[in-house]
Amino acid sequence: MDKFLKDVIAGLSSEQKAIPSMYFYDEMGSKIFQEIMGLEEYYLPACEVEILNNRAESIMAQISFASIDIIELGAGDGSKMISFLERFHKKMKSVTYIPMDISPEILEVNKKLILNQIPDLEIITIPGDYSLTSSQLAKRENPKLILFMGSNIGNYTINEAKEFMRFVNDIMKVGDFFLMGVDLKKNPHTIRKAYNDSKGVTRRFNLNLLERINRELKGDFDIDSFGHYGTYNPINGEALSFLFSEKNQHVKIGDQVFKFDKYETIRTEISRKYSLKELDSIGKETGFEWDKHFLDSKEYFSLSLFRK
Ligand code: AVJ
Repeated sequence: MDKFLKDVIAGLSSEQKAIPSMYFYDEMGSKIFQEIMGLEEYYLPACEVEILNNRAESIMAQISFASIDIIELGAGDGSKMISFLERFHKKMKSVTYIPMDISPEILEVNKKLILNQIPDLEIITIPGDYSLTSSQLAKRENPKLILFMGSNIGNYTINEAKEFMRFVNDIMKVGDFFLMGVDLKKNPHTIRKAYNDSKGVTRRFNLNLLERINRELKGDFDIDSFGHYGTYNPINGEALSFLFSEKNQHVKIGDQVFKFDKYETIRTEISRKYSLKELDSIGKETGFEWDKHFLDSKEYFSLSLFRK
């Protein structure tokens, strides 16, 4: 059975209905996500770019290798990283950029875009799930800088995040670096608004999950009878997104029927926020020697550098 179908059936059969957030990103979902990234209320990308522009020299000052492999996990089109890569390329004798992503198409875009700006940069694209393709990195001798940007770590629960960081630590040698973009705990209103924007783009982003099920899995969700609700819990740092049924109803997906009570919820996403203290202790716990944080002027976001 198709993995998407399998995951949707399992998710909608459980006590608390849920759909994994990785399924947001079909063609339509990726387009809506681009729209989200341009929203004033969705402050994350602007903060990250500010840090990349203003703190790149300070970050580089920590990393003094002659040759380096810069490996980006979930790289996407790479446009955000161009000036950062350019700086490394100027400073070091040999830089190899290794973007990894589920989508081979986006990696082709990535390579073209970056070669256009930095024609003599060596680029090796690795398509696929990075937990499966990381063995391809084992053969490489250069010291590493691993990148995981965009607060993608937020989509993991705290335990999954630690597991992920242990996995990253395992593919590193002593002295290698890991740079991670992390959205920080802040005024809870600011966070809540980022996931409940006034134009309803995030609402469309969430509802597209149901439309995608209709399109790809022969579902018959009545989209107009579902609402979107985003919460933020400042105690544990979890921003959670839900869809909820506005009436009692049955939904068919292929030949399976799912019952929704009025106001029953489907959990669609976790976007966890961290404090610098939490990052320090998670870093220690997962095998890193030290970490340093580079923040934007509002102190909303951190590029956190971990050394093994
Ligand atoms: C791409 C996972 C970082 O959780 O903030 C944006 C996705 N979801 N608005 C996030 C998202 C709703 C985003 N990440």
